[in-house]
Amino acid sequence: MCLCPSILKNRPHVAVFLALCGLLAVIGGLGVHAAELSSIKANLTERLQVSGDKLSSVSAERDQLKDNFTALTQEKDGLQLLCKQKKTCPEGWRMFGPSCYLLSTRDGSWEIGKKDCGDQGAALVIINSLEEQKFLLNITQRHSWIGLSDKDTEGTWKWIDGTLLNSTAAYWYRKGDVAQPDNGGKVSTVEEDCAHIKPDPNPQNSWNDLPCNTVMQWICEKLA
Ligand SMILES: [Ca+2]
Ligand SMILES: [Ca+2]
Repeated sequence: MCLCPSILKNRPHVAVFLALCGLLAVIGGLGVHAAELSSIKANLTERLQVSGDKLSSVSAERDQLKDNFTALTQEKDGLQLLCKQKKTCPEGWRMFGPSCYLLSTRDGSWEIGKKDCGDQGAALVIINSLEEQKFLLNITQRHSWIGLSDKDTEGTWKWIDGTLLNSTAAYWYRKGDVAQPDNGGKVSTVEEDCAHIKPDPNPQNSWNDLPCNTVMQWICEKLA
């Protein structure tokens, strides 16, 4: 509000005076708005600055994470390559799971097979699962020695590493009245103390015992 007592006595100028007062009020009001706008602008500028700083910080963090991710990916690829390089089999050997297998190219007794495998850093195969049994039947079409015998104690079948045969993973041939191992049966005078695998449509119906000096091929196994 404009108060100008000395000027009010001069009537011809009242209208002009009031108009000026109004104009001043408007200008004053505009001044207040300008100050507010300036304050808002400063406030917004400050907030934008803070936001900009935060954005830069987040961007830097993102770049760091990206670098870390790239480094980890390279490390993973390197380790995978290393694993792959380590788990290869020598030429001519077949890989299955963690092991390498070799079917002999010549025939011999169980002991000859045992020695030949040992000379190659391996052993006559030890069969631990039906999957392994199936794999072996795929690589051999003939009778082949495996690392199983009851040479130490008749009827106690042990693998070549000394472990006892697990009856839930034993795949002896059974058909009609024939049930292996039979140690040669009633009519044979020769003990059958060494086991071999033989091709059969049923992979769970495949092992037989024969005299250890029987001549046949053999299967070696070693870790990849
Ligand atoms: Ca026997
Ligand atoms: Ca037999």
